[in-house]
Amino acid sequence: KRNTTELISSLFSVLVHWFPKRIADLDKCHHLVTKFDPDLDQDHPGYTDPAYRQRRKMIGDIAFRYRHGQTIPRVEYTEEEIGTWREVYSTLRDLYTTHACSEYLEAFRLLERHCGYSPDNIPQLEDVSRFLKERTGFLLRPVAGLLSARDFLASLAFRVFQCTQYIRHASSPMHSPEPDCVHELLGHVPMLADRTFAQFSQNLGLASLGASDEDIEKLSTLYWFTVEYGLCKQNGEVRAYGAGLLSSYGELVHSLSDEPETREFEPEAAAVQPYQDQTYQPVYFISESFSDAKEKFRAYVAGIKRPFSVRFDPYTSSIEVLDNP
Ligand code: HBI
Ligand code: FE
Repeated sequence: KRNTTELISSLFSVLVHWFPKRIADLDKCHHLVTKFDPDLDQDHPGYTDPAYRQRRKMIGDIAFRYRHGQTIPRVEYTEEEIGTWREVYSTLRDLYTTHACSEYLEAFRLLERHCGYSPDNIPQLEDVSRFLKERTGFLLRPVAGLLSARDFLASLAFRVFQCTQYIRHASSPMHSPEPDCVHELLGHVPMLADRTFAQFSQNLGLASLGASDEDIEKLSTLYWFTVEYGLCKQNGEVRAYGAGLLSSYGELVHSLSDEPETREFEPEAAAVQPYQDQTYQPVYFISESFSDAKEKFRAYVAGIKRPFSVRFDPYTSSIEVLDNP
């Protein structure tokens, strides 16, 4: 009987996708997706600009060399890069007061006061990482481009956000096909400074560890309609909390206009809703609050089948795997 149990459990460990158990294992979670890479994507605004691609590669090398625990090297951004940042920053900043949720606005004020957020300065990842660590325990680590969904979600389980450090092409300040530091710093970082949102993000990550490809697809679609394109209710108004919205002037205005369809957030529906990564979303999901979204997500995750369960140990930043699901 005992041998059979052991055999079954060792068979499962072969069938279950490898996942990081210790925070340093994230050094192995570096699988990039080349879909929007300027070397390969002909529609990327940097595709025909060898100097841009060279620069992006140089900054990407910081990420390839980075190991957990190291200080994130600073980048000395050029005048042209700061010009791109300034243009997006000043355009979006005016919109936040009326379009961003209160959690975002509060964190944004702190980032301007303590973290070098200003139209004339691209904040350094190391400074932002220290700030987040104090607020919610989240850390940044540099990444060279769009990461596979599995690796990206796995890092969230450890409260690590994989963050690009290069900036979009100067010819297209208002749009980037791939994540860049404007998207991360203006879209993601302020929300990661909120406790409830940070917990929600980590829960998404924990649910992804060792999940089937099918479940990873569902979780990344859920991520898409919450963390990237989520709306929420606040004092009788609808506000944006998704990073894809808060880092895109056009879509931020669009999402809160009368044009798109909006639905109440339901994880089961959001997990299978077809999405757009080339243009504006045709539909957005509105949460009552982050704690409401967190609770609904908890119920959803309980329905995902895994032959084990996981628990995050914050003292050692490692994952405990429990055999009984
Ligand atoms: N990679 N660098 C990076 N940044 C993201 O925001 C990101 C990613 N990979 C996948 C991803 N986001 C999501 O679309 C989900 O697939 C998890
Ligand atoms: Fe993003």
